[in-house]
Amino acid sequence: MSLPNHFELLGQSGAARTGRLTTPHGVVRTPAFMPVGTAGAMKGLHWREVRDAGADIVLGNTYHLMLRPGAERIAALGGLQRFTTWNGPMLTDSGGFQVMSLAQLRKVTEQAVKFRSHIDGAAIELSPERAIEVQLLLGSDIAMQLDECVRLPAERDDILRAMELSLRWAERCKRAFERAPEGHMLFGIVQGGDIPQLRHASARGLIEIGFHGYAIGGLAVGEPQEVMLAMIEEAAPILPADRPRYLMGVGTPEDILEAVARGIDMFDCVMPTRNGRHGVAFTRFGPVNLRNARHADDPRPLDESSEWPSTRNCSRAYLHHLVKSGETLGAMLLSEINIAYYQSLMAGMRAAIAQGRFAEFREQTHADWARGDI
Ligand code: PRF
Repeated sequence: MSLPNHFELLGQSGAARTGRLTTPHGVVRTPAFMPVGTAGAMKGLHWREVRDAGADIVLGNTYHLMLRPGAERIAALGGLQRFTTWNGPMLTDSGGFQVMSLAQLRKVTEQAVKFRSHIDGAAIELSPERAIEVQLLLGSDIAMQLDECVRLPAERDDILRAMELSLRWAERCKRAFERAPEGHMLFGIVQGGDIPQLRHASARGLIEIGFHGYAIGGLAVGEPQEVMLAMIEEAAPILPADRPRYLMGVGTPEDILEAVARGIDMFDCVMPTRNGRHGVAFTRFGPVNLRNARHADDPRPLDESSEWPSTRNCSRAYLHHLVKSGETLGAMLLSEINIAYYQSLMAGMRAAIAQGRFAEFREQTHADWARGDI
């Protein structure tokens, strides 16, 4: 049975696409970058800055929120949007991936992922049904299926087993999602590691089940960039052209540009906020490490041509001083500057695709990065 489609393709330039995804909390312009607000907060930024920077949608994490403050509590408080004051669209990851990277004593069975909370050691079971229940309690606009992501490099047998388990979990998630309110969406997740046939089998299996959109998971987990791009080239053309495609947990600005060139519509990554907290700014001319002593006497801003006030106004000397002194404001400014850069990159891509000049945009962007920060 085919599900209602809330995605509208507005333009294409090569394989790159631009469109709009309509959620219960508003419209998402694609290609979209979703800043990560893991535990109900964007680290280092106000929600209004996230919005002002041009983000239409943010990501929250089932794993963190179910452990603290708890999904039932958030539901009683009116849902995640009311709770956080972010009133726009929100996608939630299903928890499996975070269990693998954060929880202790984890065990994957056919039934569920079992683990101990990284907060207080409590024994928790996350089944596909519970992952959907939690995401519905949160009021997420876009829920993700529970999946198992294998780090690379890995043996074929392990990749195959996780991919097949993820398909069975996809089916259970679909069934559990039947009671979701109108307009909410569920995305399936393609797994299959670095093996083309397994990527094809995973994509075909998910399409047969039928989802509102399709994610590509299990990438940016230890493989070289060329392998990641090759796997996108294997999976994306199989996925239904009229549904949104989301590359999970990616990536650098270059990863994103190259994935859009291969037909991806949505992204999320902690990189802009995490690197910001570590003193790195993403700019039109590539990354700049503000810890470096070369900035100490430099009165220039990071990029005087930027539309974002902090990028255009704050001197490198001041940012260097804040970072070196461990001032909270340094982390805040760089997180804001980085989210604004990512959003301006997405806006540039959307405009270029709409005008049929994505190839020129891609070339110019690579040229700017290659020039470097001088
Ligand atoms: N699965 C889920 N979330 C994810 C991933 C995945 O494979 C990745 C891999 N890059 C990031 N986040 N559910």
